[in-house]
Amino acid sequence: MVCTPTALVAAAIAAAAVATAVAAAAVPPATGAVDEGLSPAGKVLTLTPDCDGACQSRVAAALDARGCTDVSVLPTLRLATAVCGGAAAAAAAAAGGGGRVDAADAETAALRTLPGVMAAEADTLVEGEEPVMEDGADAEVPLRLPNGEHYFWGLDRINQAALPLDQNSSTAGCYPRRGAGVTVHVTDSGCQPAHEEFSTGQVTTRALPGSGLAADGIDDLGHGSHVAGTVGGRRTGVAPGVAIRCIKVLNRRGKGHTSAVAAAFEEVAAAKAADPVRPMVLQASMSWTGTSLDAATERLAAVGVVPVVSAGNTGGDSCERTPARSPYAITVANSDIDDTLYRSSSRGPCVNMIAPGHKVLSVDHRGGLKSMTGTSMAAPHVSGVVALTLAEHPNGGALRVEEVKALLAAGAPVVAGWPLGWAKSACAAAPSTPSPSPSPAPSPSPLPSPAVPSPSAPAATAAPAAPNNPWGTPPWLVGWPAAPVATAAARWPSPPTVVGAH
Ligand SMILES: [Ca+2]
Repeated sequence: MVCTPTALVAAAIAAAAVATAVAAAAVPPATGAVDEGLSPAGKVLTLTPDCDGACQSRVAAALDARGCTDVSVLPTLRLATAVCGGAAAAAAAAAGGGGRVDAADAETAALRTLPGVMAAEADTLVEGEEPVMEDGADAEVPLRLPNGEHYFWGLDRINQAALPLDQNSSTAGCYPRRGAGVTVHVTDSGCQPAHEEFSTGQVTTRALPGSGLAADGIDDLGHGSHVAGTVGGRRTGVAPGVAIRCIKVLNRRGKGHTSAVAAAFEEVAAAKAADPVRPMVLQASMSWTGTSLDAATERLAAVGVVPVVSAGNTGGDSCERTPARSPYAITVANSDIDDTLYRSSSRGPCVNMIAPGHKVLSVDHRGGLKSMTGTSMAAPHVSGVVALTLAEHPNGGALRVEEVKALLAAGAPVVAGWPLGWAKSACAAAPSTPSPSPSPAPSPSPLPSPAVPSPSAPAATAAPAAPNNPWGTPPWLVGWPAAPVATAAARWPSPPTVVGAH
């Protein structure tokens, strides 16, 4: 794929060749077991949709009775996790042959027969989408501008309808809240909240007790911090006003168990259930081959969380992995700087949107910035756009994922066959084109100060603002969400069949 360089890009490429202080993508340590630091692998049970209260207690009691340990019921998503079959499997193993695996399979099958249990599966090793190795044939991506400043091409791309890139990355004109009032939960390798990009003070991280990972949730891989930086870093982020809650589920090898992911999903669902007015996004740049969390993703969306996930870096069909295949997630593919689908990006009918993912410059958890490539980097651009969008929407917290998909797709430019995660084109023009009219220039503050009314002027000539939108409705949002849903729907592939609900 060949980039069509503009004068800007060509100049920036030349500058980037000189200014090389930007670190390369971190390479995970090569030593240690892939599951180091993780709790023992267990089982993940999906309970029936009506299994609440007493039913959940009965499931927990049944697991205890079978000798399972670490039994945990996740009430909002109606899941249960436990470590089961240890004694039976050990006895089988002692008898020789492949009995350990058979016994474990038998135990999983037995769990499926418990009243209130819809599905059961052994823990799967989740993989954060590993960084993609660069190829000499890839399009050139400048990481610095001619003046030496860092260049975030993804931010530049998403605020304009078409190429060429215009060196303007601002969306403040259309999204004055910059995502304020929205929470993006990042399930990944944790974050480094002390990084200068997170000086917004709105980034926290932790690991949940059952995961086995250090409770402080500090990123020791470099994946989660980079992802979070693209969502809401001070300079690197699409939505620097957003609150970011990182939950560490991946170890320093980029691996984690589905049971830990289930627990993290439950935390997000419970947070939304406790504060339904606040818009919440789940950002998950990870995938796995199991089916145990397909129902969990659906239930997460049903609570009102907007799941945004990476399509995967297999170069194949994203429908082969979860949660990418879920029709209840916004699945994001990786676009290159020349508006092509990046070579390693997963693709196919389960992809919903596309966003920049090649050589994305964002947070290096060790300090400074680094570039990384993959759908892991594309998805957080969309999470940021969702945050920008829901922050301005008068009823953002009530929108469901299908409505958010339609809003984002409406009028969005199509890149390589999918709607681009895109901030409205009006945003690009406003800050970069000074108006000769006497109207005031946009405030550099993320949140514009309310106009001070003249004592002699009548106060309320404008339409009353919505309760959670105290700055009124921007002109381009008037009439929202009168989106051309039919057009958008036609652009979206039919939802795939959910696998594993048995
Ligand atoms: Ca731009």
